[in-house]
Amino acid sequence: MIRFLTAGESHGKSLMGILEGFPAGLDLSADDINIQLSRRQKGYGRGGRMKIEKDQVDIISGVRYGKTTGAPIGLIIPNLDWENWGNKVGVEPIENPSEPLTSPRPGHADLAGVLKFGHDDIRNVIERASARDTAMQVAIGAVCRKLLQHFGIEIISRVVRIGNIRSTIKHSGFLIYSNEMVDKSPIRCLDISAEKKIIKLIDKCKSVGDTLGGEFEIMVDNLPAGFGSYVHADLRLDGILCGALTGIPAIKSVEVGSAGDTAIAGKGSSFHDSIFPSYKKLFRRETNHAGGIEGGVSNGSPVILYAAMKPLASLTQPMESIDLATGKAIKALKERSDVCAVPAASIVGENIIAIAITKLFLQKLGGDSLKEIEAHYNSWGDKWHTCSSPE
Ligand code: EPS
Repeated sequence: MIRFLTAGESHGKSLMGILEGFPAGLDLSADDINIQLSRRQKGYGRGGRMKIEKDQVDIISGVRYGKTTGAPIGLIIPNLDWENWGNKVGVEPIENPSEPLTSPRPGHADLAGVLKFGHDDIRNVIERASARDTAMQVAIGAVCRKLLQHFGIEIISRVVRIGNIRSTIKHSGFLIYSNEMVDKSPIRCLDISAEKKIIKLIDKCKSVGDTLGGEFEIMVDNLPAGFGSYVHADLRLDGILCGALTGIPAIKSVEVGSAGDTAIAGKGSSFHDSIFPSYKKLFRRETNHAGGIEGGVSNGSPVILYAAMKPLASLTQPMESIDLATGKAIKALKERSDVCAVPAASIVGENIIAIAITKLFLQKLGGDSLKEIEAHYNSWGDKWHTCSSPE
């Protein structure tokens, strides 16, 4: 069973993470992780911070001569911006601390965070509530993803909407694109005409100090049937994956397959995916409205999820707030921020899903070493346990 922890403040010295329970014998290099870190840093609409950071991981334990050893994998990602923040986030007491921040941003963790911990300076909340932590989550996810790739399981994503502009390329239910294709777009959107409109929209929002949200699609391809369960609510695959995605900052809703579009309005006969005989495998599906999950269990078709992200809460034209020190009306505090981080969130989503699927994979087929897991995998099920395309 794997478990992980992260620690670190947005402008502290570095982010750290520990992944425990990961099997021995898998090839793993810093590059495998850095590729994902670099993908997360891209995307049109990000603020000045991404020009400062060049996220690179330092693997400090759990890997020897390029292979995992079974020991906890310790990771560090330095925050290059730390040099510029010095006394604002210092560990030791200082004579002249920075002025406390007391006017919470609506929609951020500022208000709820000071109420929870009893802080009189919102800085104590902002630093850990920051989406900066997703860099380490992606690093942990990148390690997990390496194991899934060994068994042919791929996780792919794209942005389908920013603000009110949607990609016109609907999901087909089966894999029609690759991350390499999507990564070429600064928005991670397959629809070039939507991409142009989105870039204009982001520029317009930036010019008036506002922010944008959006939606991304995640596909898990080649996931065998049989992960998750219908026997208890907390074992259902859809619940586990939706919960994992809503753990990403600003993600407010998740849909499975076509559920959001057609399920509510349509009839069962047009929503559910008929099952046909196949020459190559036991069965085939021609559609995948279910998004690869039936009865809380993976069914062999690609898993398809949609995650919706609210507009970011750090506005450079701040909203109304109060000064917590005086109770008087005041504008919310201003922090440097992004206008839109949906493309970055899609990469976070891929890697968070990699962690969730790896947990399930190891629960079902686990072992202490890759060899042991391969033996379990090879003795389980048959070729028909995936059905990723109509034939
Ligand atoms: C964030 C605010 C911005 C983002 C940051 C998340 O940081 P800063 O306040 O330093 O400009 O750039 O995202 C990252 C640092 C990152 O690595 O993704 C926030 O308030 O959540």
